[in-house]
Order: sequence, then C-alpha cells, then structure tokens
Amino acid sequence: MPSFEEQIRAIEEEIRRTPYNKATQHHIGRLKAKIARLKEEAEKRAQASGGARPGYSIRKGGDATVVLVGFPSVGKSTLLNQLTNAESEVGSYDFTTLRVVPGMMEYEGARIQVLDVPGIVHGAASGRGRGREVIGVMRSADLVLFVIDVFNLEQYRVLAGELYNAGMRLDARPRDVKIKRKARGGLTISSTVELRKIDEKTVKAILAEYRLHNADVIFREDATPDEFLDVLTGNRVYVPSVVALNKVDLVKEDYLAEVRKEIPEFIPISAEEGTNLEELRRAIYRKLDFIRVYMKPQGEKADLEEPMVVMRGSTIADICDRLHRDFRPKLPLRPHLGQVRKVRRPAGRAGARPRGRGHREYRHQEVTLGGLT
Ligand SMILES: Nc1nc2c(ncn2[C@@H]2O[C@H](COP(=O)(O)OP(=O)(O)O)[C@@H](O)[C@H]2O)c(=O)[nH]1
Ligand SMILES: [Mg+2]
Repeated sequence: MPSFEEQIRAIEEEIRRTPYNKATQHHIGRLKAKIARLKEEAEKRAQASGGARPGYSIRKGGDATVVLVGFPSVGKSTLLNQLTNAESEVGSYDFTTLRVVPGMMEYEGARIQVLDVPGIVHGAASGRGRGREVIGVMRSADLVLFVIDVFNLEQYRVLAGELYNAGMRLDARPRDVKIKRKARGGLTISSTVELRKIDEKTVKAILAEYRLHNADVIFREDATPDEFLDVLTGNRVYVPSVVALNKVDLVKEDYLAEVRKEIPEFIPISAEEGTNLEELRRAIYRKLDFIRVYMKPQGEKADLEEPMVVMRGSTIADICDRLHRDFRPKLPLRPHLGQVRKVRRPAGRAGARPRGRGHREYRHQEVTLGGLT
C-alpha cells in the first residue's frame, strides 16, 4: 500500500493532467474530495501515533494572535523586535529562529500577540514533525502577517499555497451552503441561487467520496467544487492576512509599481530602518476587526474607562470566560456579538459588515454589555 503522501501526489498528478471543463468537473471534484479524505486520514493517523496536535504549543495571550509567515532571512526577527517587546535573535544566516518567539504589541488599547515561528519552507504542509507543529500554530492564529523579501516576490505565492494546503483560507469566508446529514431518504440537492461554478453531478461525486448518501444540501450561494469541499470537510480556518514587503530600503520607489503587478496589496516596510511600521500596525489592527465592549454592572452606569477589546465573532461566553470563570454556566445564550442588542454604537453598525470588504474605520465600534453582576 503506497503511503498517504504517495497516494495524494498521484492524484494531484492526475488532476494536473486532466483539463478542467464541464465534462470533467465531477471527475476532478471527486479526485479533490479523495485528497481531502486522505489528508484527514493521515492527520488522524499522526495524532493517534502520539504526534503533536496542531495548535497545542502556544498559549494564546493578549486580545488576538498574529503569526509571522516568511522564508528564512526575510527579516521576521527584526520586525518582531520592532513591533513588540520581544527579543528575537537576529542573524544574517538562515534558520536563526528555531523556536516560537512571542512578543506583545500594544495598539489602540488592544494587546496583540505576535509570534515568530520557525520558517515554513516548501512542503511543511505535508505534515511532518516540526512542519505539523508550525502549521498548528499558524492555524490557531487570528491573522497571518506575511513577510516577503523585496527581491523574492514569488515567496508570496509559495507561502500562500502552503497555507492553503494546510486548510487555511485567507481573507475569505465559507460559502453559504448547508449540508444536513440524514439516516435515510437519499440525496436532495437544492439551491436558492443559480449555480454556475458547480453542477449536481459534481456535488454528488464529492458527497459519494465522503460516503454521504443521505443528506439535504442547500446552496444559498454559488460555490466552486473546492469551496463546497471546504464546507463539507468543516476543518478549514478562515483568517485575514496582511502582506509586509520588507527591505524596501534597498529599492527605488518605482520598483514598487512593478511589485503591485505581482502582489495586489502589500505594505512596503523596512524593518531595519523602522520605515512605515505605523502603517503596518494600523493595517494589522484594522484587519483584526476589534470591538470594544463596555461593562455595565446591574443597576449601575457602564464603565466607559476600560472597555474589553474582543474580536468580532466573539460570543458572550468568550467575554464571560475572560471576566470570571464561573460566569458562563449561568448564561443561557451564546449569540454572536453582532447580535447583542442595543446599545452604544457611535459609528458604524456592529455586525453589519460582511468579512473581507477592504478598509474602513472600526475604532468606534462599541457594544455595551448590560446586566452583569
Ligand atoms: N536592508 C535591510 N536588511 C534587513 C531588513 N530587515 C532585516 N534585515 C536583515 O536581514 C537579515 C535577516 O534578518 P532576520 O530578522 O534574522 O530574518 P529572519 O530569518 O526572517 O528572522 C539580517 O541581517 C537583518 O539585519 C530591512 O528592512 N532592510
Ligand atoms: Mg529569525
């Protein structure tokens, strides 16, 4: 029996050889589902054999966690030292950072943990030893900060590909597709919108690969076969990202126009000279999409001095966990923050914004949480 890796590679090869069109869509969909299943299987096996669990290693600190992703020697340690209070070893040779170095960056009242992890290099996502641990740390981050060398722009595509293979979906959100498993009754596939990217045959082929023969599937949004598979596997993480293009002190201004053709959105910085770091901090802060929560003890005025800073999508239970560990069980609801009724929203409507819509000012998004005792 060939190893999981060999099987996956053989299927990937077949996908590469097959032209993608209407007639082959279901076939390719099935092959992709097969790869997804093999990966899940490999992951289970690795965990059972006592391997490190993804996400086990770093305790989360602060209000959010940012992970630096970049090739060796692009300036991650230098940047971490500039952005945070950490002391990360800086070297002019590869692989200086051998373990995870955390630092804390404070910005607009938010405490943001920044992690410098051992460089992921090509193939880390295939999940061996240290690669698995690194991927685990990446997956549990709230934001990915790519650090790209100004002279090696292809690094961006390579790294983004690695993270994609590790089940991370950057600056995206899951498609609105519901899959309800049933005990019997066969498959029902329906949609409230016209499906242009996927056909029924492909949906069925993918479900068959997952041995799903009884289910109701509703598409409330068009989805590619890959996006449908993402919903089906359910183990994808959706994380925002920021690209820092480092060492721009070594190039002229007009070079950056060339870069824009390669990388659509980036922030040019020089970690060494400390150039443009304020803009980078700001971009990180904005993408993290914080909300301020003001506490209002029962029968008293809200405390407007010290809000709690949380990310959008946090639940009441998350907040209670941070307040006191006995709080949570008494609460009947776990609504998303955006659904919290009332209260103080001086600017913008909390929760009204679909993810990944570019920039806006979120500083004033505030919620008061009443009735706390
Ligand atoms: N010219 C220039 N050199 C930099 C910059 N940032 C880092 N370096 C240098 O690049 C080398 C590698 O930096 P390091 O932070 O150790 O990279 P890491 O391996 O990604 O952690 C060191 O010699 C740094 O001094 C920068 O913005 N400009
Ligand atoms: Mg380093």
